[in-house]
Amino acid sequence: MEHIPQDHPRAESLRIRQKIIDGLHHNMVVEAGLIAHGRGEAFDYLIGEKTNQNAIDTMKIAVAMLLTANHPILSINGNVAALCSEDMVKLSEITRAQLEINLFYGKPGRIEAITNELRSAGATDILGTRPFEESIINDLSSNRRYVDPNGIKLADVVLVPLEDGDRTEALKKEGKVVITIDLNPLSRTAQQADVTIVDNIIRVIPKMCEIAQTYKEQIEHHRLSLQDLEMQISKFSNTMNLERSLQIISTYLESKVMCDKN
Ligand code: PTJ
Repeated sequence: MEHIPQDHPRAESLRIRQKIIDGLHHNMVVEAGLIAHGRGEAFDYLIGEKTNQNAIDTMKIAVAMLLTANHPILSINGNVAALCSEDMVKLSEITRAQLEINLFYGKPGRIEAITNELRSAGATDILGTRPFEESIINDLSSNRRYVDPNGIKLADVVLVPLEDGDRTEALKKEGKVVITIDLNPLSRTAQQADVTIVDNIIRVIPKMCEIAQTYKEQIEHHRLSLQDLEMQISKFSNTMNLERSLQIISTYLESKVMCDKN
């Protein structure tokens, strides 16, 4: 790993970038994953590289959906594994949503490398650990169509972070509720998902763990019910969420223009 000076003004961003580079060297991330990360970084600048209240409100809906689902799945690709395996394992444990490896680029050895990473992060039960030629998502031509017959194929709610765009529509056609995490509110996935968290996955997953833990404790102490969560979900509009996300970007840019003028 490259040495990143603590006092570098962009040390945190460089550390995150290094995780993706290390992921590439360990055969988890593909070259296109570096480009995807760069696009994410650019959009992160436009929200001031911090989590806003709209993103937190959307995370609460996502957690509510995972907790009220019958068969929730957290889909893992190369970038997700490199950036936040430990937090994904933790979220899986708190919400009882299973982890499934599902990749766009079917390069040899990647599934094994990601499985090892998830195992080192504490995962014991991982789906999608081999290609399932017999279990497919209809209307999807990419490698992502091969899914675990006990995972995404049966799921009612699927979290598909850092998605390339073709799968959300196909999953929705199969009647699944799709949650995504995407810093670009204009991407096809962001526009088509049922719930789009417009924030950096690095910040999102730890926050979702915190929210899920709080909800679970409140449920245990009868201060919150699954019906309350279902009520919250029914009031959510992803169109409004995306409009607010674009507004946040616009306000942030305007504030920068004002700063330059003063
Ligand atoms: O590992 P594989 O083979 O499944 O491939 C994974 C990638 C990411 C390469 C593949 O899904 C892909 O090409 O994705 P795209 O089309 O580049 O889309 C990724 C989306 O995630 C883009 O809209 C980015 O803005 C967004 N993104 C990138 N990094 C982050 C992010 N969103 C949130 N947090 C990030 N750190």
